[in-house]
Amino acid sequence: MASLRPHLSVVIPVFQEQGSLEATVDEAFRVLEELGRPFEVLVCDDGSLDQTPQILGWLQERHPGLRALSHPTNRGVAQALKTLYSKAQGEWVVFLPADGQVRADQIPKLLQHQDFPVVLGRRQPRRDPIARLAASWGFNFLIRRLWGLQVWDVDSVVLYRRDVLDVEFRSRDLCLPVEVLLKAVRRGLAYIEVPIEHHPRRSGRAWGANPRVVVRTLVDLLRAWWRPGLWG
Ligand SMILES: Nc1nc2c(ncn2[C@@H]2O[C@H](COP(=O)(O)OP(=O)(O)OP(=O)(O)O)[C@@H](O)[C@H]2O)c(=O)[nH]1
Ligand SMILES: [Mg+2]
Repeated sequence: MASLRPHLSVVIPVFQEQGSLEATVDEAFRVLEELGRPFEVLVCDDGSLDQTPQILGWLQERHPGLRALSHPTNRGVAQALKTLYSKAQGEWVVFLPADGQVRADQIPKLLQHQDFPVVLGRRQPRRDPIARLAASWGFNFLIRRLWGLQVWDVDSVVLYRRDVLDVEFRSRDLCLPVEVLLKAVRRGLAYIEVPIEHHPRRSGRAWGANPRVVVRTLVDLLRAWWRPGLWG
């Protein structure tokens, strides 16, 4: 009997992205319809105070298949992803940012590597400010040194086979993709990093690397390394 699950779930966390959400969602539907496999698109509004909720309402009229979730207040991108991953029903799940920095037209590149349960997109060249690039280099360096994972862009867009996400998430912030990858590797699952295109933000403000998030990520990373049982 054919599976009733969609082949792919595209999950989009959104926080105050009124200037780019519409283009991001429209493009996702266009690319996925062209691929011709059953899919679903889920958006989680992470407590936005701008026009994001209204725009989501219009988008649901335009794309009746769009599933919209929301947090009453802002909880951060990792919490938004946890909400989305828990509701996604696809055999494969991919995260897409709402700000247009990685566009849906990169998804087919990731899908070419479905012999790997985890396909990490490596943003090349990465269109972010120099301080952000330096912080990200340090983050990935640390992950290579602490766990021997061969990653250069661990917190970018990732395509996961569904079972990779069927774990209990214990981490916060940018540690979430590290925890998921580590748990997959411990189960003997293979991963690959493939180049993807990256663009400057379409609009809005960059929230990704505020000092609180950076410090919390670093603390969590070192705690998880110090106590290997922490992430289960
Ligand atoms: N940074 C941030 N993003 C959030 C939050 N909640 C949801 N998001 C969304 O999560 C996505 C963040 O992913 P990316 O844009 O790839 O992250 P980033 O490039 O590191 O972050 P920026 O510097 O803000 O662009 C965006 O679509 C945000 O709208 C939040 O609390 N903080
Ligand atoms: Mg971004």
